[in-house]
Amino acid sequence: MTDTRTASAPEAETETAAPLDVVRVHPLCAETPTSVLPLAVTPRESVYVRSNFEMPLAHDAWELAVRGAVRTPFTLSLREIAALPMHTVLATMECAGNWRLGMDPVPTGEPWKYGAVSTTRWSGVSLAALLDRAGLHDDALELLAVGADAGPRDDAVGEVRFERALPLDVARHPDTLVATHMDGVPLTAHHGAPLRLLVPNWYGMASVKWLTALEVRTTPFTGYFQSKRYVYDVNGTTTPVTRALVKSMIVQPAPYADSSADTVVRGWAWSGSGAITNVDVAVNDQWHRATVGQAASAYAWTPFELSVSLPPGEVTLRSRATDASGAVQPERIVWNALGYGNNAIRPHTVRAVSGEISGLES
Ligand SMILES: Nc1nc2c(c(=O)[nH]1)N[C@H]1C(S)=C(S)[C@@H](COP(=O)(O)O)O[C@H]1N2
Ligand SMILES: [Mo]
Repeated sequence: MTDTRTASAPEAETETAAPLDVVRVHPLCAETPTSVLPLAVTPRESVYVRSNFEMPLAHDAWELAVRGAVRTPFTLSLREIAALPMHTVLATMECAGNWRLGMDPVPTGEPWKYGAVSTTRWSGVSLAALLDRAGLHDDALELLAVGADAGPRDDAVGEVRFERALPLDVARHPDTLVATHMDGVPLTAHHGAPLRLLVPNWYGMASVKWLTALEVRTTPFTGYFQSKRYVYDVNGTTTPVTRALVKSMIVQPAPYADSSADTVVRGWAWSGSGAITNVDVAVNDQWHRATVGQAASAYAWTPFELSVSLPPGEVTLRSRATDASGAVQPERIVWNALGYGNNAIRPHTVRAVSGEISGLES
């Protein structure tokens, strides 16, 4: 198929804002655009995408197997899953590699800026209900979630499958879902149709897409995506990546935008280890306590704001969140070889001008 118009297509596309900022096309890795980050709930088409392999396609005969160290293994069809009670959870999900580009030196891996984070309404069936139905053996230790996607890796022999294990208490948490819907409509292929896990509070890698099996294990899983990826590797010593670290992001004024001197700085803060208790905002190194608002759910990001009078010219804003566990965003993170968990305070530059700002729409 030859399309003679392709040469001019990219130009036409710059006219309207794209729903995603593409980092890589195959497999698709794409960020939520900066222009959309101010929204409390990310529009469906702008929810970030992170896939390690080409995506498998959903089909009617898709099944979910529940097996391993259980009394009654069983398999469910999509129709059987659709007949189970639905549960909805509004959750912020962040990729562990988000803001890898802010690390120095930049580690290898997808070059994410700060948009690999979205807040989305997920619906599906409770994972705990499926595990209860199967009945766990007494020596059950963890739950392995198996994806349908696999492929070769440079640093592995043969095919590697996307599969990740979760501690049983996390798997059995009432808000951990086998999700079938996002925003009330069936999952799109990129987001894991027809079935995926949604693990609130954990970095995105735990929310296995294109789910085909839930396997209860009695020994720790050490597969590729458990021990070679999604681990903090500091000088060769590895620890697993688990819950999202406390973090915040200024979304208003927009980065590098002209702002009137008297303005309100707004942003989001989130953590997988407890509610946000404080956010401080710095204007050129002068710190102020921001007002923390109400999160839309226990797992969604928390709004903060601060009314400020900016000095004229270029201004550096920074935000620093603290959570209920006492964790605070650091000035710098401990550098790790795979570039995960960069929750360091991130400078946000704007230009303060006197008088009214025109052309904000552009
Ligand atoms: N099967 C499968 N599940 C997966 C992945 C994957 O590559 N394959 N990527 C994980 C990672 S690293 C993240 S951050 C989230 C992203 O989910 P999303 O693409 O719906 O935003 O999916 C996770 N689940
Ligand atoms: Mo991720």
